[in-house]
Amino acid sequence: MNKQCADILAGKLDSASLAKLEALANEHLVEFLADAVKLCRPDSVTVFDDSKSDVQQVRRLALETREEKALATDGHTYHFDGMQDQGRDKEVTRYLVPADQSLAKTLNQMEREQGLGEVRGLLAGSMTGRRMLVRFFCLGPTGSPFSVSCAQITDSAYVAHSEDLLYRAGYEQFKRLGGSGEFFRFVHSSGKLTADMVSAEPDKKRIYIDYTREHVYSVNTQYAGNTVGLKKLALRLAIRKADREGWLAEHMFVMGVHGPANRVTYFTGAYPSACGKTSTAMIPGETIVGDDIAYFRSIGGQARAVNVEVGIFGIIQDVKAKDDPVIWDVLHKPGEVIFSNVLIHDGLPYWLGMGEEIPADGVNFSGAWQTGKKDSASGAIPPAHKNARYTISLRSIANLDPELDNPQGVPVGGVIYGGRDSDTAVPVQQSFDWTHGIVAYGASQESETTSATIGQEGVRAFNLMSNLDFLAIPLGKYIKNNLDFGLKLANPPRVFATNYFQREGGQFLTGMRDKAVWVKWMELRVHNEAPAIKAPTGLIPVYEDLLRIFQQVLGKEYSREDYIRQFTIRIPENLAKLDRIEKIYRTEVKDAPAAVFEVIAQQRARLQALQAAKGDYVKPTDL
Ligand code: SPV
Ligand code: MN
Repeated sequence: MNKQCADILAGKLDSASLAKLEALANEHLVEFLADAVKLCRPDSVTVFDDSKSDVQQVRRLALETREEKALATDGHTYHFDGMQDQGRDKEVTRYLVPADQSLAKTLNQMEREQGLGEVRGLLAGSMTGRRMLVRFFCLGPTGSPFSVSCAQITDSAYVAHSEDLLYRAGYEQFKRLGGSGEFFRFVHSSGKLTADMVSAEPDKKRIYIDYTREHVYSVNTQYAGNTVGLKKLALRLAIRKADREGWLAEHMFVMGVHGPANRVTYFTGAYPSACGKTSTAMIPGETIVGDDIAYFRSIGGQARAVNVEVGIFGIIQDVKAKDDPVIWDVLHKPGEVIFSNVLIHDGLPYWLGMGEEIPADGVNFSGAWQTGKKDSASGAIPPAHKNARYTISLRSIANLDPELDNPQGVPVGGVIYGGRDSDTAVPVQQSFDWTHGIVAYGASQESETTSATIGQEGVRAFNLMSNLDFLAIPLGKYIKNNLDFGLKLANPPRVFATNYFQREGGQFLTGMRDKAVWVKWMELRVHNEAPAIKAPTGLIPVYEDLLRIFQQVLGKEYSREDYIRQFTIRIPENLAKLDRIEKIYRTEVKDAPAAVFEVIAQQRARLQALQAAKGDYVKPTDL
C-alpha cells in the first residue's frame, strides 16, 4: 500500500479488515477506498469478505442501526424510505460528462467537474460518527465471461444487506482480478438522517455517474433503486462497457418456458418497471432465472444470457395468493425477506391489492398511520406505497431454474418486449425477423408511466427497450448494437411483443394469468410448432391453438369473441404510434440507424394497405 493511502487509512481499519484489504493486493482498490475515507470521514471502516459470519454481521447491523426492524416471522424485516424517496429519482440522477464530450440530449447530464464538486461536497464528512462498510460483489456468475466485479462503499447496513440478497458474493472474485483496476465503484452515504432513519435533507439527494472512472456517487437517499450500486447504477456503467466490448446489457428478465416433452426454452423480456415483468418471470409451472437485468453475449455463435443478480427487489402491490402463488409463499414462510414501504401492524406486513383486509392503523413510510391520515402536499396517505417492495434471494423460490449459475449463461430462444398499452397492440405477436422485432417492438416501445419512478403516473412515454432510463450511450448506437448482435448469429432469438394492458371502457381485455398462455404459444413458435396469421404488425396466434393452451394451462374456456376482441388489429392507433415513434427518431435522436426508418415505413405501408382494403379495425379472422 502506498504511504499516502496508508496514512489516510491508519487507525480506521481494525486488523481483520486491514488483512482482508491487503489480501486482495489491489492498489486501485486501496486508492478508491482511501479517497472515499478522506472524503466521507467515517469513524471506522469495516471490510467484509464472503464468509457466512461477515454476511450475518451485516444483517445484524441493519437491525442495530434501526434501518430495518424485525417482523413476527423468522427472518423477515421491514425498512422505510422517506416520503420523497419512494422510487428512482430521474431528476437528480445525472451523468457527469467531460467538457469536451456530450451524451444524447435525452439523457440527464451535467459537466463532470461541476457535478463532482457538487456531489463530493455533499458527501464530505457524511460518515462522521458512522462506520463505513466495504463490500465486494460480482455481477453475473463468478469466474465467467460475463463477470463484472464491483466494490460498494456505503454507510447503510440496509444497502449492504440488500446486496447480500441480490448479488453474488465477490470478495473471492476480487482476488482473481490480480490487482487490475477493472471493477465498478460505488460510494453511497445516507447523509443526514431523521430519528426514523430516513434522509433529513431529501432536497440534497443526488445520484451522479462518473462513467469516465466507472464510479457512481449516491447521497441523501435510501430507496434501493437509488442506493444499491449494483442495480440500476451498475446497469448504466454496464451499457457503456458492453458497447465498448461488443455485448449487451439489458433491462430484462430471464426465464425457462417449459414446452412439450420436457423441453425448456429460455426467454428474456424487457418490460418497463411495474408492467408485469417480475410476474411473467415467476409464472407458476415455468422456471425463473432472473427478473430484472440480463447480460447477453454471443458464445460459439449462439445468443446466451445470464441474470446479473441472484435476488429480486420486486413490487409487492397486487401480489395475491391466487395470482402469484410462488412469491406469496416466499413472503409468508420463514426466511430472509426485507419488506419496504409496506404497512406494519402487529408484526405483520400489509400491502395494496394483497386480496386481504388491510388494518385501519399501523406504521408506514409516513410514521404512525391510521385510515384518513393526510399529507399536506398530496392528500390522503395510502396504507402502503404503490412502489412498496420485497427483497429476497432467488434461492428461496420454489421454481428457480437450475441454470442460474451456469457461467456460460442460458441459450436465448426468444426475446419479448412488453409495455403498458391500453389501446394499440394485441396481447402477443411475433416479429417477421430480428430487425423487424428490434425496431418495431424494442425500439418502438412506449409505456404508461408508473410509480416506480418519481413523477406523474399514467402518461404514455417512449421507453426504448425499457432501458431508456439507464442508457448511457447515444440511442442510435444502442439500437445498432442490438441489431448487429442478432444479425451476426446464425440463428438469432425470435422476437415477440406482449401487451397485458389492453382496455375497453376501462375494463382490461385480458386476465392477470393469461400471460401463462402467451408464453406457451411463444415457446411453440420458437420451434415452429404452431401456425400463425400474418398481420401488418407481426405474426399472431390462430384461435384453435389458444383455445387448446388456455384449456391446458389455465383450465379455462377461451371464447372466440375474446380472441377476436383481443387480436383485432387497430389500424388508426397503430398508425398514430408509428408517427409518434418516427418523430422521436427524426427529431430527438441524431444517429438512428437507417433500419429504423425502413421498418417503420414498411409497417406503415402494410397497415395502410389493409386499411384501404378492410377498414380501420380488422378482425384476425379477416386477415
Ligand atoms: C425498476 O424500477 O425497474 C426496478 C426497481 O427494477 S429499481 O431498483 O428501483 O430500479
Ligand atoms: Mn427494473
